[in-house]
Amino acid sequence: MNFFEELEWRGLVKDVTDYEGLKEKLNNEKVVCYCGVDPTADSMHIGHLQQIILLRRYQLAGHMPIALCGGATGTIGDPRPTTERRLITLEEVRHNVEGIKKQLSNFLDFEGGKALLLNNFDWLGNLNLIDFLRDYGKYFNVSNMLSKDTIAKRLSTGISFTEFTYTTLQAIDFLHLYKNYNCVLQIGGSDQWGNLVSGTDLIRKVLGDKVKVYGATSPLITKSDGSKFGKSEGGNIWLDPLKTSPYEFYQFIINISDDDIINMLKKLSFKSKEEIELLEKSLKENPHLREAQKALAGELTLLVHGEEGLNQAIKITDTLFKGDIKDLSASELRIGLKDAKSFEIIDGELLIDALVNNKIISSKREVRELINSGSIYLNGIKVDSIDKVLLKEEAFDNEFLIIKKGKKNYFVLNFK
Ligand code: 485
Repeated sequence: MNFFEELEWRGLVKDVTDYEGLKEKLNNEKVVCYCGVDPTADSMHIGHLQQIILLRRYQLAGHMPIALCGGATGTIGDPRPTTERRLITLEEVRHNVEGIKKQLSNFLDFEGGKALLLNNFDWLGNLNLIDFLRDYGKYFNVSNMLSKDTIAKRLSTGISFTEFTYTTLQAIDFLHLYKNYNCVLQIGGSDQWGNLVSGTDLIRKVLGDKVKVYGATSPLITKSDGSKFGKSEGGNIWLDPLKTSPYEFYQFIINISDDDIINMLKKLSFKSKEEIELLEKSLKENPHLREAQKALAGELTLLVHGEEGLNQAIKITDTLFKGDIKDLSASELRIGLKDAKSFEIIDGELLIDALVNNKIISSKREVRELINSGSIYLNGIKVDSIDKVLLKEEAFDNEFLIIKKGKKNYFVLNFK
């Protein structure tokens, strides 16, 4: 299986501007390719990961990737199919660029110029309006632009000239990267198709038909039940550990359904076809072991959060699963039980009152039964008396207690 065949096997090829041409090019030459990310937030999320990982695949296959941070395009905003974006301040964009650049730099090997990290503000930032209209504007046909998917979808609800113009900037990027770095391929998710074609069209119009450049999209990750991939109840799954902890990130992947996990492994893991087929076999024969999920969760958490992040994620996962929380620190507990139900209590309150008043357990009689059968734990220690009093001095960080009811139902009690 050569590189392009592998991309196809992984389900990473959707549309290509010149399919046969690109296939042949990648089989015979090492190319420079790029993918852009707009700094709309100071962190990327899991939706960006597939393309960033794809850039890394290109690098591992000997090609040279350029990761581009849209310091200029980010100030304009790529039109969404639904509604106009809020303009973010230049200050915000500058701040976000720093965050995104730092993250991008973790995924590729930049040593000795083997990959580049660029910011399009460096060439678009000082482009003057008259030059823009004369040098580039003439190459864009308005009816053509209006027929592009995203723009067409916005015509009835309205689209500003600002967002309408966005695609021309991304096209100028491709032209710039072709001229300056011999970059011949732009990749992106399938929503980027219109922008990729804008780029190849512009290059052809400016430099002539002989120049061969390509755009290639991958399908956006979708779940088999049609719901959006990459969102948890709390919102996006971010790559920034302060926004989404390594534990939450790991959990998100561990919880991918059996129906989806093999496709996700193909798209997001560097494991070989043979390794993935073994995991597929394990999934069929021993689904309860969740080996496929564990393999992807381990690999991606390591890639995004490093060894320390992965170790923490596994430690919290295993400890909460086994139910023995004594080995966790207060901060690890906070991370692990972020989504657990939490209640306010007062120093000196009876445990039984706290359990019933907060409807953790429906009656005092049931509390007695559960305590007698050894099913209630306070801070990892089995409760053996119905007269147990909740004391601040026994709390983690002097702030909270952890109740476990049954095997793994956790509740957090915060002292007022
Ligand atoms: O020259 C370029 C300038 C900006 C961009 C690309 C090339 C960014 C692009 N317009 C964009 O908006 N990308 C999205 C983003 O930044 O969040 C997402 C795409 C997704 C995938 C991902 O970036 O929606 O399909 O390409 C990397």
